[in-house]
Amino acid sequence: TPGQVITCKAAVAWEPNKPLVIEDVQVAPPQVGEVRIKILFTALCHTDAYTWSGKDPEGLFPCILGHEAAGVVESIGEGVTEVQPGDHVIPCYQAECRECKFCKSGKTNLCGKVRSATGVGVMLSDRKSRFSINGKPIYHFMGTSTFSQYTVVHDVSVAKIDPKAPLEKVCLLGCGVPTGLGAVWNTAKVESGSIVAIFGLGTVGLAVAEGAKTAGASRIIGIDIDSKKFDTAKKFGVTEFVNPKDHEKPIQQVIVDLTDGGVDYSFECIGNVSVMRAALECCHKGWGTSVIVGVAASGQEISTRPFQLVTGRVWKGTAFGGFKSRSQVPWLVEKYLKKEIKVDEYITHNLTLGEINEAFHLMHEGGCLRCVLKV
Ligand code: NAD
Ligand code: AHE
Ligand code: ZN
Repeated sequence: TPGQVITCKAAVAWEPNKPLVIEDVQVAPPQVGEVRIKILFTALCHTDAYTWSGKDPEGLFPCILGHEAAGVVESIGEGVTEVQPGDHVIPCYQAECRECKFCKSGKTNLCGKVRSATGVGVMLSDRKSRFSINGKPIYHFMGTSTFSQYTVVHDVSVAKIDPKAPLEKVCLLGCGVPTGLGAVWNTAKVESGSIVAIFGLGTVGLAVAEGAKTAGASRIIGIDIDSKKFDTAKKFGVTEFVNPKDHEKPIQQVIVDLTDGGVDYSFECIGNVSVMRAALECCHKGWGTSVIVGVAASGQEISTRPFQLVTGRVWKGTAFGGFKSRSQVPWLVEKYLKKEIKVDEYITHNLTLGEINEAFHLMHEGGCLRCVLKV
C-alpha cells in the first residue's frame, strides 16, 4: 500500500537569522531507498546556528535544520532492507553506504553516495524535497532535518540502535559527543602519556577531553574565553585551564611555555580560524598534531608559516570524529549503556520543539552545553 502524506509540526527557518516558525508541514512518504522517521528528541548543535546565521555556503532557505536526534522508523520506501517500522534509530548526517569509493577505501568515514543531494537540501532519487507547506517545497538540511516531528532520510543515513537506549539521551550520539571522542580516538590516535590542548570547551571540546582521558593523556589543557566552562570541564577530564583573556602573550606562546616546547596533540573546537592557527602553533616541534574540528564560516581561510609544517607539525581535520556512522553509532550506544562513555552529563537543558528559539538563545549563554527538545 502506498504511503500517505503526513502533516506534522516542524520548525522552519524561512530566512537567515529570522526566528524559526513552527509550521504545519507536509512530509511525503519515503521513496526508493528512503526511510521516514518519527523524531522523538533532538538536540541543538552549534552547526545548526552556523547555517541559520546565513554563513554556511551550503545553507538554503527555507529549510528545516537539525542533525542530532533520535526516533522511531515510521515507514520505509521500496528496496529498504536494513530497518523496519518500529526500529529505534539515530539519523546520521555522515552516511555510510559501504559500496562507494570512500566507504571501500578503508581510509575515511566520509561517504560519497548521497552527499551531492544532502549538500543541496534534496533527496537523491528525484533531487526533490519531501517537505512542503501548501505545495511550496522546504529544503532538507544535512540529510537529516530533525527539527520536525517526521523526517525522511536516505537508508544509508540511518543507524539502528538498541531499543533499550533512552532516546532522550542517546540523541546526542548523532553529532557532538562522537565528534569529540572520535577526533581523539580515530583522527589523532592520542597515545597514553600525551599532553593535549583543547581550544573551546563546549560539548565537542568536552568530548575531546573525555576521549583524551580514556586514551590515558597525562595533561589535558582546556582553553576557553569563558571561565565559567572550567568547573564543568574538570568532570570531563580537563586537568588545567587557560583563559586567553588573562594573558598578554599570544595563546600559542602561553601553551608552549607551559609544556616545555608544545603539546603532542591539539584540537580546535570553536570554528575560529585564528584559533586554528594558534592550535597548530602550540604543537611540539617534530611531531605535534593539530586537529581542526570547528566549522568556520564561508570565506574564512587558515594560514600559518609553512615552516611550522616543515618542522614536523601536522595539521588535520575530522568530520563526525572519523566514525563510520551506521556501523559505529550502535556501538557507541552500547558503550553508553555499559556506562563506558558519558552522555547525560552534556545535557544542561530540556525544552520542547515549540521552545526552539529560546533553545537557540540558551546556546549562546555560557551555562548551556546541550539542550534536548522533546519533539
Ligand atoms: P559551543 O559553542 O558549545 O562551544 C564553543 C566553545 O568555544 C564555547 O565554550 C566558547 O566559549 C569557546 N570559545 C569561543 N571563542 C573562543 C576563543 N577565541 N578562544 C577560546 N574559546 C573560545 O560549540 P559546540 O557545539 O561544542 O561545537 C564546536 C564547534 O565544532 C562548532 O564550530 C561546530 O560547528 C563544530 N562541529 C564540528 C563537527 C565536525 O564533524 N567537524 C561536529 C560537531 C560540531
Ligand atoms: N556546509 C559547511 C560545512 C559544514 C561541515 O563541515 N560539517 C561537518 C559536520 S558539522 C556537524 O556539527 C562535516 O561533517 N563535514 C563533512 C561533510 O561532508 O559535510 C560549509 O562550510 O560548507
Ligand atoms: Zn553537529
